[in-house]
Amino acid sequence: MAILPIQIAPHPVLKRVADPVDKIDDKIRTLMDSMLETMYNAPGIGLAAPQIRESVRIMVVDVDQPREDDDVPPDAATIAKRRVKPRFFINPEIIWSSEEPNVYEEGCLSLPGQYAEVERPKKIRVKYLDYDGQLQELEASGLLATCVQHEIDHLNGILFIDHLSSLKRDMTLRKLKKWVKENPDEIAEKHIL
Ligand code: GNR
Ligand code: NI
Repeated sequence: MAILPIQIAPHPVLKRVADPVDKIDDKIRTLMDSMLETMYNAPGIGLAAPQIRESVRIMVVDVDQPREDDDVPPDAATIAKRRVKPRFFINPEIIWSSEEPNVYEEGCLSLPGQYAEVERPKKIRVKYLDYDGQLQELEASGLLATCVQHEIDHLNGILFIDHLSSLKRDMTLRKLKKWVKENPDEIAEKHIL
């Protein structure tokens, strides 16, 4: 297990359609363990493999992490408590989505410091393989539905800014460049440019 550097946009790996996993072996499980550790360390509620420069259809999600005190730097015990309900998705496919939309203020570990409202289906059903390679189906709503759709987008080379107008997208990418200049320590610790 390892904490892996997170790729910041724009980078070609974030625009590529990721490859399906054909065999779930120990190498894949080690990658998933490292992705989960990287997600909790960031911290984030989801992480897709392209964000750690692996162009494969794997994502990890935990939307049940506790709220923390932002003023104190987290210690190892605090980071360990973020692991509440880890979920592993391999080759996920949305098999149903509701007509009814939902708007959520989204962020992305590949676009640190940037947030925007994104409209997506409110509920989805997703089919995927789990950590043990077992076929699973999940019906999701709320933050889980938003996060799963955000992560599946990553597997298809799509970022949340691709759901915005080109004006807002360009503005966000310019603000990201500024954020990167102003936060060199955060970038050095957790990201790759
Ligand atoms: O940590 C994250 N928070 C978040 C908030 C609203 C909608 C989606 C997300 S996912 C994001 C982590 C990330 O970039 N996953 O790809
Ligand atoms: Ni993201």
